[in-house]
Amino acid sequence: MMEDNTLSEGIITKGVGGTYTVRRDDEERILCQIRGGIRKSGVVPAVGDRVKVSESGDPDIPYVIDDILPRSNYLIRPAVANIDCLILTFAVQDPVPDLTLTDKLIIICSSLGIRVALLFTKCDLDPEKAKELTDIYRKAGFDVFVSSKDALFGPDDLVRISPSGIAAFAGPSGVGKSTICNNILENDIMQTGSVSDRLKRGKHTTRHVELFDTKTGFITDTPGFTSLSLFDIGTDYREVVSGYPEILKSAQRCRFDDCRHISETGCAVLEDLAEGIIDRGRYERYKDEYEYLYENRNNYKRRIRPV
Ligand SMILES: Nc1nc2c(ncn2[C@@H]2O[C@H](COP(=O)(O)OP(=O)(O)O)[C@@H](O)[C@H]2O)c(=O)[nH]1
Ligand SMILES: [Mg+2]
Ligand SMILES: [Zn+2]
Repeated sequence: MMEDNTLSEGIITKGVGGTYTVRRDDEERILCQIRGGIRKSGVVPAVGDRVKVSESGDPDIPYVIDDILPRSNYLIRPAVANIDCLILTFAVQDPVPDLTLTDKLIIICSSLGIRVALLFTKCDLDPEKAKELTDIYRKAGFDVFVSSKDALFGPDDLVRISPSGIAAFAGPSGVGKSTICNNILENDIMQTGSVSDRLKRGKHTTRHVELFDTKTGFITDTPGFTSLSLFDIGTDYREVVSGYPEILKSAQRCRFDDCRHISETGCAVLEDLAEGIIDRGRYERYKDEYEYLYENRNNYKRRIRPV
């Protein structure tokens, strides 16, 4: 029988200690090591990477990644490549949403070229707050979805946000990301529960990023986080506005091309703010972040930017 060792392609779904799981396009999952030459080039393979693989001859790790195809985008932490949509997930209550964090995540995604959607969860706990948040972000121009105990975000919603490719859920812990992933996968793969529940049970909760197959693509449930500094990440003050499509839209009518929308004469953003066309809270968060990064623009020790 002739041995078939031609290159085939697939997607990295998991990487632990230098061993990668690749879902080949024929749907088989294979274990791979990386070709030495790739390491030298400095590119570290990430979950979500499309790769070319061939047989390694090593029975323990039978395949080898020969090449990583160009990425459409790359999120640093957690390391995921080629995200089709990052679903920013916040609860309307328990935990209360930190919209500063929401907006920071939006800024990061815009500067990395990652499309975002917003998902407000636990709407059953405070339907009025759910409506308020939904209105703010819809008005700003985002795709907004809601989820509640009796109507969890599910497979059909996912198809509307991301018909194929990788959809990643990001947001603080306890907002219901794992609950929703289990609902989409129709399988209790991921551990859910409050942080204190988990501590009480003494379960091991550290996880690595992993892609799970849905009917049309992949989802990943990123580990929760509670705070984030754009300064530490190395975001430039000029990138802040990219997270505010409503400000960008009004800014087309500002008198000066380099308007910062803070105190300039002829600023259409300030006019639209006064008329309630731009949400006050969104604007204040824009201004605070812009001013903070501007004041500290010469203090960057190192810039941790993706390649
Ligand atoms: N009331 C309410 N509770 C929810 C909802 N979704 C998840 N939860 C609960 O919130 C807690 C945290 O959920 P989990 O999925 O582990 O959150 P994660 O940390 O974001 O993955 C669990 O006790 C869930 O049962 C919801 O829509 N409504
Ligand atoms: Mg979780
Ligand atoms: Zn302006």
